[in-house]
Amino acid sequence: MSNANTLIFATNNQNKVNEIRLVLGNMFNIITLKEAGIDIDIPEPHNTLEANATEKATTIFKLTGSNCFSEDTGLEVEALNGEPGVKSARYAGEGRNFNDNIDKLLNNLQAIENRKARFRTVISLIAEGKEFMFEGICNGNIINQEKGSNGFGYDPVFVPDGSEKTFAEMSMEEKSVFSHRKKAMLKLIDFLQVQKTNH
Ligand code: ITT
Repeated sequence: MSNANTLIFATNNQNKVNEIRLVLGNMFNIITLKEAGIDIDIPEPHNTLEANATEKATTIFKLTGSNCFSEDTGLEVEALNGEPGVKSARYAGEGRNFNDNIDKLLNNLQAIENRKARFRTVISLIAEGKEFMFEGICNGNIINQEKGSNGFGYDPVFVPDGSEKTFAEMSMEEKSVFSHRKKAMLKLIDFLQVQKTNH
């Protein structure tokens, strides 16, 4: 790796990039796949977030030989036995449409009182050829109609514990107070900082 503070972020999701850049500030520099000139849709064929995160990071490591990380996130709904979980992006089909996914979720929860859910993020970091994993969880509830227009994915129907607002009613800064992604990223940052001081 040319610069110890630079990492490739193996994602095609610009919302994730924006949220993660907010957490990183100028501590570490990340390069997106697009910025690295890599145009691939990495398959996510596995049935756990961990295995998909590993697949994404190792695919990019094999391509570039550079230190990199990926993250896989799922919305796990208690009354639906953890669904959509690893299938969150394609819950309503291969179209990966956010509105269709939300419609299906609300439909499946229609007669159900228990609205508890959590977002779980798993980060896979490949540093000097070795893999390290970090997890972040945000607990909350699914409301029965969409509110707000910020963010992405299931944000309009998810209210994190400790807030009255959905993620989609929050600015990115407000979301980051509760965010699963931020919690996982803080663990990654701690790890990278320890590595840096040991070098
Ligand atoms: P990459 O694999 O390229 O990183 P992706 O969008 O495919 O991007 P995931 O496989 O992790 O990412 O997708 C999980 C889906 O879960 C995503 O498409 C959203 O619908 C949803 N999701 C993930 N993080 C979310 C968040 O912070 N808020 C709301 N929904 C989220």
